[in-house]
Amino acid sequence: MPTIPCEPYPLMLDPRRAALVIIDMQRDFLEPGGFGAALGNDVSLLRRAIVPTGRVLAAARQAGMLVIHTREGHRPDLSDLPPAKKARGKLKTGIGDAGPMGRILVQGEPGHDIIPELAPIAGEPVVDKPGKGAFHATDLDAILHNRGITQLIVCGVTTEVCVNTTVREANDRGYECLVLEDCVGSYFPEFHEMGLRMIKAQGGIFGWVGSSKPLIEALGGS
Ligand code: C5J
Repeated sequence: MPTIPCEPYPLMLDPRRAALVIIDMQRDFLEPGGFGAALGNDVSLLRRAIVPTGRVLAAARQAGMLVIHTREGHRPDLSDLPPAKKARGKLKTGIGDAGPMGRILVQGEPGHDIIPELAPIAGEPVVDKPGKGAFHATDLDAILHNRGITQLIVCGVTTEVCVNTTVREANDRGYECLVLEDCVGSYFPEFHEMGLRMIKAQGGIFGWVGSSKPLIEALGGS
């Protein structure tokens, strides 16, 4: 079993029991005119994660590892959108409203798609989630359990919101999570930094933090 250098201490990775989970790499968060921009953010800050995540994705596919993609969004009739989430931020153009990439954060709209650079391929489950955590109101736990997965390699956006929430949910369900710091991103550099520190603090209270290169090498990629 390869040992991955990371913090707070090296992680013994079992590729047969590990899955790559890519969180919400959607046009709505990474491209102008989507939900991220509607919240007033500079979406270009998230793009640093695309190339390294693409390399990890290629290595995971080559190693035969389970790859799971998630998308945050809501049913077209918004029946799974809590009124409190709709109201949050008092946005002029918010979830469900028309924007340049279709209705914001709504399933089936162009903005809800995963960016083309990281598009899922046949056989890779795509988990649609109405909340920030990927376990809330989804079948992610069942998919992982049925495949005997106990370790998660986590990439995606944003570091302190959906990545952190998902890692905390996973940790409470008994999964070991390795978050790749160059494959996650935030609109706020300081939240990115603190989001990662919170995961690895106190002996890895929620999980491990490492970088993509040693993982890719361990999987036999380059
Ligand atoms: C946010 C996410 N930031 N995917 N969603 O609203 O992190």
